Amino acid sequence: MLKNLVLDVAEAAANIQLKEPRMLEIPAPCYVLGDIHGNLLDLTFFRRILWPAGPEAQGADFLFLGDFVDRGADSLPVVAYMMAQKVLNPRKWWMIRGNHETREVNGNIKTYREGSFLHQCLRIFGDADGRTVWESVNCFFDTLPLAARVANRVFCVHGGIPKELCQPGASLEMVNETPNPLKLVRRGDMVHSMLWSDPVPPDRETAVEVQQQLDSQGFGLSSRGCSCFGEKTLDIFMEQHRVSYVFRGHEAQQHGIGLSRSTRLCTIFSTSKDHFAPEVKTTCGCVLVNRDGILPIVRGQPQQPKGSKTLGMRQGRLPLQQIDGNTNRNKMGVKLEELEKSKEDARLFVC
Ligand SMILES: [Mn+2]
Repeated sequence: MLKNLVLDVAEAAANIQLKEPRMLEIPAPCYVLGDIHGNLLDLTFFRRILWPAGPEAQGADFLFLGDFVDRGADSLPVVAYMMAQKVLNPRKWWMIRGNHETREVNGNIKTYREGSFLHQCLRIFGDADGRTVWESVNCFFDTLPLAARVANRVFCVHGGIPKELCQPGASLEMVNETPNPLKLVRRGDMVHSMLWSDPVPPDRETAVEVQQQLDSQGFGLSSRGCSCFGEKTLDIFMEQHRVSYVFRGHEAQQHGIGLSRSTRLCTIFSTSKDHFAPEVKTTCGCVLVNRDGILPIVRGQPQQPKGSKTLGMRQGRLPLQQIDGNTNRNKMGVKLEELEKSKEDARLFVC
């Protein structure tokens, strides 16, 4: 019976994650994917391209930055698939928690309607069983790790950098002190900022009125009413924790991947649907963190010129920066405009 299968997989995956640290250390090579949001079609695209014979047949690990459910039509198949991969490949398949992996968000039928994870569970299983399945998957969510460091130098989180990790003497080890399971993510807690915060939008970063609203560490208030962080925050965080990049999801990206002005912060979105602007054509992407560099991978635009059926996924290369101790600026990184240009030059075609 499908219900029992999902309950068993959720429990088995949760038992694995109960033994994992809250802050993962993942070696390179590792593919990092952002929000999936119940989009089974894009997840299937990535499966075909990145792990056609299963994750176990690949040399790389896979890390997902949260927001598996809600908004899209297929939250349950998506999360069931992901939990099953965790059980099958516990040391290769990693997931961290997004703000939608909380009961207050994925149980909010009023806001997300047919896109709500709870609504979809009730529709598939009926009221009583639907609620049981929803609760068991949420118990799995309670055990999700909260951040990861890939290749020792890429900090990965769903939303952004919390103030607590920028205080003098703070270490990433603090993330490991979070209880496991964690049922309630309270506003004001460090975990809440990690799941909810946003960077100051690149085009607003230099605006005087924005600068005035940010504190001495670059923190302010985001348009969601949660914390936001600026370039100053990245200066402090990256120097203190000796990382070269911050990867996060949480915000839709028209081109699948977005870079901050200094190219140190990368927003990854792995569903091609922007539910806030359905009329805008968007695509999805992920990033491969290799031993010698990072490689953005973007799905080709859905609308293709006739005859262009080449399968491809390469899209320019951002070398991994070495930390030289004097500065944590991304000297070897490319400018946003250059990435935009490389997108034109190396337009990707997919079937
Ligand atoms: Mn999010």
